[in-house]
Amino acid sequence: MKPLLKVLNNNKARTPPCWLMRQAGRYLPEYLELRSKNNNFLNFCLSPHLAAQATLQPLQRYNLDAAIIFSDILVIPYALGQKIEFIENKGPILEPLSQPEHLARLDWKGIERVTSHVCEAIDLVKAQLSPTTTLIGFAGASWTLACYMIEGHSSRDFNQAKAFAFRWPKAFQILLNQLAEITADYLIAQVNAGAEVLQLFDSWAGCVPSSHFYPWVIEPTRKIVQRVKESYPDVPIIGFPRRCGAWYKEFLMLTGVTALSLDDTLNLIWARQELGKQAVLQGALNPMMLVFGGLALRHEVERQLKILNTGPYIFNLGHGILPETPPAHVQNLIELIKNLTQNEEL
Ligand code: 1CP
Repeated sequence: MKPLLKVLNNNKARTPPCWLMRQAGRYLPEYLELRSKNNNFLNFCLSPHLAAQATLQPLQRYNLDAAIIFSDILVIPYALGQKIEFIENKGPILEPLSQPEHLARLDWKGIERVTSHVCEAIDLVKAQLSPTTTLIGFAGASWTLACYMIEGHSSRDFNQAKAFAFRWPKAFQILLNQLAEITADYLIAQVNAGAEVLQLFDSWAGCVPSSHFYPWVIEPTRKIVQRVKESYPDVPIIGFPRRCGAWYKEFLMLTGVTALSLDDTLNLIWARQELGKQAVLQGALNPMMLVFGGLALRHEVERQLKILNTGPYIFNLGHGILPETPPAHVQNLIELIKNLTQNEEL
């Protein structure tokens, strides 16, 4: 069995499998080169040959255990007909859903507009992947998608999204439910096409008020997991409710996810103890440590292995790789993990 799948099936590995969130992208010169010839980011994501090429680029450089299909969580609002643009050095800009009436603009049948392209990219990648590498499909969870769709751009706290939810709770609930439905369809299509593992990114779970963590994060995630499992009971699903602190425990118990991706602010000793020795955990290196490299990186990798590799564990970052990361540091990291775990230093 492939190393990543083995761990996701609850087996502890001596050397944990490793992949990095946002491993394809702007820190790689070959990605920048490919991207410079394609101005429009959405067209780039939705061109199966380009997406397949970008997916495979990190695998050509490094001995990583997984490929994550090159796309973006915001292809879903695009598929629903929301106006969206990716502006260089600024990020995504959407026409915000600022009133409940605006929800009527969304075309819930539009999902087909992206599914076929992403599935074709998955098919192309699968044909070129080494037999030990696992292909990961992904989507944004409902809360994080709703954040961008309502706010219209990135934010530290997504207060416009919260204001919408408090002012129009019914409309907000409908939005979360509908997003959960089509996200499940989208993920099922990715598994049909050949994705072997799924990751659900809830990047802004950390700014949900505690009073609403259950309806905004847990409940939509539980629905997505349940729907996917009705079609594919065995497909592992990794949940990433970033920066939700102690809520990680309820999230694991109540959503049905197979594994948890931990962020870089969580107390890892708490995590291994409270989530359990049998819990499949992924993470949680601070992305700046990979930028910095050197002794600080070595000490932190050692610490994380000591704490988390006591049970099923997948090495990863606590959030996406930063564009300023020197590509050589990724190579160093992979060697470091291997050396530290094979020499019985730990
Ligand atoms: O200039 C460019 O080439 C665009 C930069 C870029 C890239 C390379 C964006 C815009 N998205 C992506 C690819 C991407 N996005 C991938 C595939 C690459 C890989 O993992 O190897 C994935 C998995 C994502 C997921 C994603 N997009 C998330 C969830 C993970 C996370 O980092 O929290 C989020 C929040 C987005 C939105 C988004 N898309 C792009 C940017 C710059 C952002 C973040 C905006 C923000 O900071 O709020």
